[in-house]
Amino acid sequence: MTRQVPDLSLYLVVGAGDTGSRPLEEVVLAAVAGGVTLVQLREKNASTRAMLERAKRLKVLLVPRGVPLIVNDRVDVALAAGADGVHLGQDDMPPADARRLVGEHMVLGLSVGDENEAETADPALVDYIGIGPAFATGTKADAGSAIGPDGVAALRRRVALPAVAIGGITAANAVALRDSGVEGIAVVSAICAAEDPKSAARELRAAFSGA
Ligand code: TZP
Ligand code: MG
Repeated sequence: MTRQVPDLSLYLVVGAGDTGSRPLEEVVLAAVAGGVTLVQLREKNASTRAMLERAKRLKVLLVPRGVPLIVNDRVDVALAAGADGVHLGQDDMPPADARRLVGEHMVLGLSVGDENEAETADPALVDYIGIGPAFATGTKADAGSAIGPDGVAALRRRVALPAVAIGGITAANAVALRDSGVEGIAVVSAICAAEDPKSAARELRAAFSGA
């Protein structure tokens, strides 16, 4: 069966710790109003229960707006929250096991940072890949070295799957990713730390699409 791959154009990755003094929901709603097409809940320190509650609240906000919710790392939380998908890193549950648990309908994303990792992205199991870090990032301590737009393009060519670039992406440097072949860009701080997340999202979309 074929799964519908979500619109990857502008992918917001966010957790409660990324939004400063503003509530998670407020930032997510503003970002969606500015053109975010996909939201990932990424919580590295929350309890399972807190993460699940947040995922359920985001799902309620996102359903009427037609924006899918992806849960980072946690297959169980994604299933319990009725999320649209789960995003896995190279140290998370392997895609084959995750696919068995989530079934055929949920979206599965996989992070890829080099050629060996690209080999693990089986299009029979995985629906899209996240490639990065594209640029230096202060958001993920263990992200590794930036691979740059050329590195992103090289990995994109190796995997026959839609892709988003991630890591240190801003409205200023998104332009450099336009020719890398990725379908979209994923950001944390460019939206979450912006004074006006709605305008920030709008500017990112315009920068990447060349509008
Ligand atoms: N994966 C690779 S880099 C990164 C993740 C989750 C962090 C991206 O955050 P930012 O603030 O957009 O650089
Ligand atoms: Mg992970």
